[in-house]
Amino acid sequence: VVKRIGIIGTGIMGADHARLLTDAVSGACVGGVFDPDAERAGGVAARSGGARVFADPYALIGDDGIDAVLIASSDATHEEYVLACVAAGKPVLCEKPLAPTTEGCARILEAEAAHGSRLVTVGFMRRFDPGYTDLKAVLDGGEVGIPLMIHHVHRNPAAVPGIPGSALITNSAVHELDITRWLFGEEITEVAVHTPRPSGRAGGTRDPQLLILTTESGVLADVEIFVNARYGYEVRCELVAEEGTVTLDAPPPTSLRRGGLHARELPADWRPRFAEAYRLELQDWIDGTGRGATAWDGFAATYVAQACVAALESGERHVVGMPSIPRLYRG
Ligand code: ISE
Repeated sequence: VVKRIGIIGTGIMGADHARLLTDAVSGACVGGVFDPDAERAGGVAARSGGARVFADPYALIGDDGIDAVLIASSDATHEEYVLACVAAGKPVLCEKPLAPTTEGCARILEAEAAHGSRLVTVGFMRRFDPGYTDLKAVLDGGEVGIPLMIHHVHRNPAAVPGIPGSALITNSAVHELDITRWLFGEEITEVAVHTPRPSGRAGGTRDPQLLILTTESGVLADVEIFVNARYGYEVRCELVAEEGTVTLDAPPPTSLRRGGLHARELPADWRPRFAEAYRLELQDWIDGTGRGATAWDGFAATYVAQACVAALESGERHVVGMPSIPRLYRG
C-alpha cells in the first residue's frame, strides 16, 4: 500500500520533501499540499504527480485521503498542526523545531500521552546521515574507548542580517544539541555560551558563538556555530575518546587539483550535504521503523536550546535541569 502524505508548507523544505517522496522514497506519494501561498502549493503539487491542493491545513489533516502528515511550515505554526494531527490520530513528521518554546513542546507531549501511543516524529535528519551513523557505530562498538570530548563545527554562508543571537541556537545549533544527546544516549546537564567579537558581516548579530555543553557522564561538547561564514555550508566534528578519535568530515567524493590548489566543492546550504539523510529519514518514517527523533527528543532539544539562550543572555553557565522522561518514551 502506498501511503498518501499531506504536506503543510511548501517552502524550501516542504518542496524538497515532496520531491524526495515522489522520486526517491518507496511506498509513499504526495496526496495533498497546503501553503498560504496557493501558487507555490500548486507548483509543488504539479511536480508531485498531481497532488491535491488544499485551501485549509485542517481540512488536509482531517481528509480521509491523507494517511500521514509532514509539517514544513514556519516554526511558530508547528505546534497547532502537530496537535491537530494527534487529535486526528495521524502519524506526523514535523520539521525541527517541534515547537519554538518548551511550553509548546510540553503541550504536544501531553496530547501524545493522552492519545496513548507515539504519532510524532521530529525532523532531526542528521540521525540518518551515514557519517553520523558511522561515527555512532564506531563509538558504540567500543573501538575508541570511553568518549571524552566532541568538537562540532557548523557553518552557513549567510543568514538574514541582524537576526537575534538566540536564533543561531534555536535554528542551527539545535542540531548539535540533538546529535550530542543521540550520540551519547544521555542528557546535556550544563551549558555555557561564549561570543567573540562579532563578524562584521553579520549585521549586528552575535555571530559566531561557541557553545560548551556538559553531558551526564561528563563528556564535554563544544559547538562552533557561525551562520555568516561566507565561504559555503559545512558541518563536521571530531570525537575524542580514550583510545583514539573519530572525525566526521563528509567531504564530497571528488576533489579538484588545479593551478597549485587542491580543492573540494562545498554546498551553498544543507540540502545537498544532508540529501541522503533526508531520504533515509523519510523512508524510515514511511516504513514505520521508528528510528527518528520522538516528540520527547523534540522537547529535550528545545529545552536545552532554551538553557543555551539563557546562558547567552546572562553570560553565565546554566544548569539544564531536564525533567524526567515520560513513560511513553522510555525504552
Ligand atoms: C537550517 O534551518 C537547518 O535546519 C540546517 O540543517 C542548518 O544547518 C541551518 O543552520 C539552519 O538554518
